[in-house]
Amino acid sequence: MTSNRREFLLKGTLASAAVLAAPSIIAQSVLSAQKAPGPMVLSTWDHGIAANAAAWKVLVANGRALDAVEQGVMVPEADPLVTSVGYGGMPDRDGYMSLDACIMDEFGNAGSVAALQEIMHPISVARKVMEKTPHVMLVGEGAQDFALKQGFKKENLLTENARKAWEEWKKANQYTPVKFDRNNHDTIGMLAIDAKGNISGACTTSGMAWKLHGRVGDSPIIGAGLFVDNEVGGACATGKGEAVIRIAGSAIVVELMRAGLTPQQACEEAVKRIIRKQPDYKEFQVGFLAMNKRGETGAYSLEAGFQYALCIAGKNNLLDAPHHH
Ligand code: SD4
Repeated sequence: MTSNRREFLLKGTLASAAVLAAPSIIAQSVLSAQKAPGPMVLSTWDHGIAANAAAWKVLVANGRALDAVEQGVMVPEADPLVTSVGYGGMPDRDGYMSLDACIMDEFGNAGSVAALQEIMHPISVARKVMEKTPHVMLVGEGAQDFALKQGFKKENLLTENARKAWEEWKKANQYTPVKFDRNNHDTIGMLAIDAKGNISGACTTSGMAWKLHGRVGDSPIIGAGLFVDNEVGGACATGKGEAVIRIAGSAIVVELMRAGLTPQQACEEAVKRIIRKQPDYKEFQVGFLAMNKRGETGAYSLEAGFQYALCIAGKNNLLDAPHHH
């Protein structure tokens, strides 16, 4: 793309955001005055179906969105057949299972853990960080020490299947730096709105398979893998974390919704921003999900294949997200 064209596109985006900024103030007060849309839950990939079902049980019993998203994402965290989240996930290139997760509630409180090892439910540790400490994020050994003090148990999360896959990978790759590949990841990000109209979100992953030891992706980064502002809505991301972090992806989606874009338009604009700024965008996948206070949803990804699960009024469906290429 020529720099003139890029400049034009950037100016165009800024101009439309400016135009939209004024009406958004009105839109927002209308949104908050509206009747709550009714509970619903939205999550990434096909493992979102079972996760949504668990979240729905909480929502239908008049539970809090925060409890729903925690209970929801705990399902793939504990499922050894889901090879990209928690137990059963693929290790880093040194064979360690290193988990990332974060959670946000309707008050804008946030908790996060990164590079956490040997704990089955990082999302619950993230929630404890949010509720029991003055901090937002704990990493590595410190996160594990905290989890153990909170009563979580140390467990081996590397399944036989994952260990064999790692042994195979080592043979072929001989510890060369990993190329991010669309087959070596799949986070769960989840957004829910409860009967009171409050929104919360959660995101949890074993991250990119065969990553460098110590690498942290977007998933535990508030504003990248997840962002919730209960006045506006929430967003979560999946795919190449580095690409999402570079544009503060989920925060951008929420801010675009605040400026008046629909959740669908906001997800599309975030993906377009990656395309404009990251020339290698054809080599990886990124997908966004969003939900606003009206209960409208959006989904968009860079490339084909991103699926998400949407549960409204107890009907839980797997859908194909529209995509750029
Ligand atoms: C990461 N975003 O660690 C995660 C991986 C992922 O869908 O989402 N996969 O970069």
